Amino acid sequence: MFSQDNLKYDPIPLPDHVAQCDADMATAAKGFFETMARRHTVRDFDKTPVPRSIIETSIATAGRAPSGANHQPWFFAAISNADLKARIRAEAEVEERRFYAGGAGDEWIKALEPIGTNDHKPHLTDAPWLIVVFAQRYGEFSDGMRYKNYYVPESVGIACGFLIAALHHAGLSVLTHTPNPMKFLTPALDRPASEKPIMILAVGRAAQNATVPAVAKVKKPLSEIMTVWD
Ligand code: IYR
Repeated sequence: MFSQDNLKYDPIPLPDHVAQCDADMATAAKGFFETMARRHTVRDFDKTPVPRSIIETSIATAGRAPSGANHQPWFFAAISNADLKARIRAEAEVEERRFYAGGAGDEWIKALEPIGTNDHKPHLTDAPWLIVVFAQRYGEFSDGMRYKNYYVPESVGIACGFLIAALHHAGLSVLTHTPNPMKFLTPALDRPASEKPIMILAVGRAAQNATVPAVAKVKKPLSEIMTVWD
């Protein structure tokens, strides 16, 4: 069981650190930008199976994210089982029907118009893998004693970013899906009440004929998302 209780500050040299010159960093930064700029949310998946090891390695990458007090308050349920995917799809579509039938409110439905989403979620069964991300609201030692976690939404959000980047880097496509509410996922995946489902990632190869909404290309220019104080 995870415990840092008896650990005291004990600095070690930065592991595996390789200092880079400016030119190499600039090349690496541009290369990664090009890679990430090719990432798009995909809703049309190829049903071809994806090896479990790629999912495991990508989740291991997510587990390298920084977190509040290094408590790593996340858990990932990876599902390729067809029956379980069908159950998750059925339950998610119940929530989505409510959402699109008015639960969302007019402004939200209007905001989704250019994305073209509706209550039909075939990707939840087409994609060879679903990864359900849970946030650990608090930690539990094996004897049931609770410990606090810190900056949980921030930590889990960063881990999800690592995971999506890792899957994309491996050549896989991802759909971030957030049925609302998602409470049904806790018993369905046999997780403790201390964990809150945050999102479902549908993961697989993009279908040959996959499309994205035209607005997916529209990204805010750098000048709109940053300011520099030299
Ligand atoms: N959960 C719904 C609605 C939805 C909400 C947002 I914000 C999106 O960017 C996309 C969809 C669904 O999955 O359709």
